[in-house]
This record gives sequence, structure tokens and C-alpha cells, in this order.
Amino acid sequence: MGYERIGLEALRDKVMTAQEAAALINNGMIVGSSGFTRGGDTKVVLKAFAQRAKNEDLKITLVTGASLGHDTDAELAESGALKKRLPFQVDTVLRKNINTGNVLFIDQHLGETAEHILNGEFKIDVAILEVTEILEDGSIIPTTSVGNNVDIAKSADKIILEINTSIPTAIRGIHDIYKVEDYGSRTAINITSCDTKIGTEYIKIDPSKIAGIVFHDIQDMAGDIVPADEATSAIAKNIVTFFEEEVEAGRLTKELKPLQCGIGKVANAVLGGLEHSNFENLVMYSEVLQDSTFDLIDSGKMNFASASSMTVSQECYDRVINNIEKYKDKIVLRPQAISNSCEVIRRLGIIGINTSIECDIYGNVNSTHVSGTHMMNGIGGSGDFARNAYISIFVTASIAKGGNISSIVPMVSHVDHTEHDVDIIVTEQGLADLRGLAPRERALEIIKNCVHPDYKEELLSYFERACELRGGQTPHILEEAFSWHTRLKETGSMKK
Ligand code: 0RQ
Repeated sequence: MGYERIGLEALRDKVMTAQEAAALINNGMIVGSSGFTRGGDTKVVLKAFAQRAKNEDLKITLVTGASLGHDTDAELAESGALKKRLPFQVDTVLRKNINTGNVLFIDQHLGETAEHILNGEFKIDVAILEVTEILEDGSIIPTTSVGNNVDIAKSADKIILEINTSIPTAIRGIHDIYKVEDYGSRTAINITSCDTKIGTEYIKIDPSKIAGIVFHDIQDMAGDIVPADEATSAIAKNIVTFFEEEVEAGRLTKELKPLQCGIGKVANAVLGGLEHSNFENLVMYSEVLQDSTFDLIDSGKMNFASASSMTVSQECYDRVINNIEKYKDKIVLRPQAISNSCEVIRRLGIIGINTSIECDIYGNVNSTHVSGTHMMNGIGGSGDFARNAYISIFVTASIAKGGNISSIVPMVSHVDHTEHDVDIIVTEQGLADLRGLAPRERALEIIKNCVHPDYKEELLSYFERACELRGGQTPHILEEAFSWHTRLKETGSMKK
């Protein structure tokens, strides 16, 4: 049944069922699990715990790398097993529970969670980690993500390992495990290009902490690939044109700079747009590898991609996992404390492309809260990259919900990324280059280039009246600033 994957033979009597492993988790515990946007999530123990919680009064705090697949978050939320969840999620059932206040949610920069674990805010009681094998000294090899596994394992009192036999042990060598030292003895994270490796192929853990080993052969849940539509294709085209102009102006070369791209249909369309462009020898320093990354690698456009996880369609998953040797010198998976390290992002000079729910006339961006109150997914790594990128780009369709919502509003109803961190805003209407512009100039650039025609006149009128009536560095009419959101609430549309 895969016992040869347990190199440290003394551990073989720790093999148990998912139900037996779930029984090691007690009410009130802080549980850390592997998993980052579906990649490398634990697949059986948390689900068994959700089943247990249907009949027992059990609530845990769950810390992961990012979101989980296989409806695990939904099952935990539905059975009432979650007291608190961090640092990211994308599940509709969990989202509902967060927004009704049933589950408390900490929306956290993904690059910072490890710090919060290590400084003791979230001392992990039980870690559950997916691995491909346990080596002779008890070290472990992660699967399709690294996430916060290193720090979760270090903090945990007990460790449960899920050995996923569907993943070939040949995946060993794809990870670069580096542990940031404690403050006081911390040195530079010496990554000077996307393909620099500074660590080991395995995560070193204390084998005496291993309390249970569970086998399964369940693949990662496949990512949904939403094909590019008119709006996302136009956004991608606007970005490619911008890159071409930057090359012409001598600020970028045909290799561009290391790319970071958020997840979702816009991100995939943007990277897809590069496949048919003149850019070459591209590299990526991001947090998630998506289908478009592997398409760029296979077409010879991209030389190397670094991230913390891979989240791809079934077709792409099979292509990569069954040909893992082919990709070993083209990709690396790192702990998210490294993939999202501000120090490394700033050093490499990254072009960060992330998505907003709405942005305002000055370039403040809301990526997380619908109408200022309701959580969508979370900030994810977008803040780690936006704040430190060489060029920070935010993309959004200019309208949502059939045109009843303008994604460009007088004032954002929640701020994730301030105007100080946002260089470029792109919609299907056009691109606003905000570099070197003061707030009053930024407003005109955004209104001129990005706003949907249905909302342009009213937004310009708002800005002009704000300048005239109130003035200031960043003119606003505060009693009117959220009138578009209140109109949406009252009438179902932001339109007058
Ligand atoms: O709702 O699904 O009900 O139709 O928001 O919007 O246009 O499908 O776009 O899937 O790329 O998601 C910002 C949420 C965009 C995502 C966000 C509604 C819209 C739709 C989704 P429906 P789209 P996407 C990498 C970096 C933050 C984290 C991040 C996200 C739904 O990209 O979570 O970037 N990003 N992390 O109708 C109300 C508006 C709206 C709106 C769109 N203004 N008001 N609803 N929608 N605009 C990932 C990690 O770090 C792991």
C-alpha cells in the first residue's frame, strides 16, 4: 500500500485511518494544514474531522497556505467545525459563513502568515501535511505546494502526514525549502534571480512529533479554466500594448521583468496574451503556477517559473505530473514566506498583475470586500506583490453584474491597496498609467481611460465638483463619496 514511501521504518506502525487521525484533533485546537489554492491540500483527515464535528461539539482554528480544494472548507463550515479561518479562502459555503459571522476570518498577506505562526499568535497544536514520501531520517517531501508547511511543522506539537501515492516520488527536487531564521539572527534571503535555489529538496522535521500517517491516492482538485471573453481579452491586449510601449521607451526589454500574476480568468488571459506576443525568455516569480504558465514554458516563451503552488486544469495536471522530469529545471516551488517575500520581490524588480473588485478615481484598490462589508476571497498575496513590485498593475472589467455596478467608483468602499502602491489600472476600456502623477492628475487619467461610458460623465462631474467645492490634495465630497454604493443597495444599480 505504499509502505516503501516511509523511509524511516520505525514510523510504519503509525499508519492509521483518516478517522483515527481525525480523533487526534481536540476541540479548541489550532490546526495547520498544507494546501495553497487547491495545490497540495490535505484531502482526507480534515474531511473526517468535519464528519466527526457533525455529532460532537468541536471547533478549531484552521491555518493553511491559502484556499483548499475538494470542498473541505465547505464541509468544515457546514458541520460547524470552524471557529476561525486564515489566511485565504475561495469557498462559497465558507464565504457565506464568514459573512454571517458564524466563522471568524483573518484576511492576511500570504507572505506574513509564517511570521504570525512563529511569533506565537498561532501556536499550532496539530499539523496535517500532504507529502509524497518520508525519508530515512524522517524528513518529508511536499507535493504540489509548499505553502506554510515548514513553519506549521516547526510550530506543531503533533504532525499527521497524508502520503499521496498518486504523485510520483520523482517530484523530489522540484521544491526549494528554505527556513527564514528567527529575528536577531536573520540574514538575507539570497535569491538574486527566479531560478536561484537556496535550500533543500525536503522539509526537515522532528520525527518524534509524527503522530499518524494516512495513505490516499486522491489528486488535487482541478482548477476551473474559464476561457478568455471579450473583456478579459481586451484587458490582456491593453497590457501587452503597454509592455510594447515600455520596450520602445527603453524602460523594459523583450524579456520584460519577472512576472507575478494573480489567479482567475483575467490572469490567465493576460499570460495567454503573452504567448502570441514578441516577448521572449520570460521568467516568473509568483505564488501560483497556472495552465498559462505551463503553456508559456511549453511554447518556449518562458524559461523559468518560481511559485509556492501549482493549480491547474486536469489536462495540465496530467501533463506536468506525468512528465515531471521535463519540468524539473523549469519550475521551483518554495515556502510562501519566500515566494511572497517583500525583500526578494523588491530585489528582483517584479511586474505584479493582480485583480481588483473596484478601484476609485485616485487609484485606491479594493480586492476583497463587496460593497465594503462582505468578504469575497481575501487579499491573498496581492498586497505582498503590489507594495514591492517594480510595476504594480491592477486589472478589472469596468462594469460588473450586467452593468449595474461600475468597478471604478468615487471612493472605494474598502481599501486593500492604497494609491501609493498602484502604478497602473487596466480595464477593457483602456489603461491608466499613474506613474509620476499626483492625485488630481491620476483621477483624470483613470476617468479618461478606464471607466465604462455609462458611468464616465457622472464620475467626471463628481471629480470636478469635488475640486470646486472642497478642494484639497485629494478632493472628495464625503457625503456623496459612497452614494453609488447606497444607490446600488437601494435600487439594484449604481446607475442614476
Ligand atoms: O461574481 O461570480 O457572482 O458573477 O466578483 O469576479 O470578474 O469573475 O473575476 O474571478 O478574477 O475574481 C478580485 C474576486 C476577481 C479575485 C477577484 C463579482 C463578479 C463575480 C468575481 P459572480 P470576476 P475573478 C492571487 C492574488 C484578490 C486576491 C488576489 C480575488 C465575482 O481576483 O479574490 O488577487 N482577488 N490574490 O460579478 C460586486 C464589484 C464587483 C463584483 C466583480 N465591483 N462589486 N461584485 N464582482 N466586481 C491569489 C492568491 O493570493 C492565492
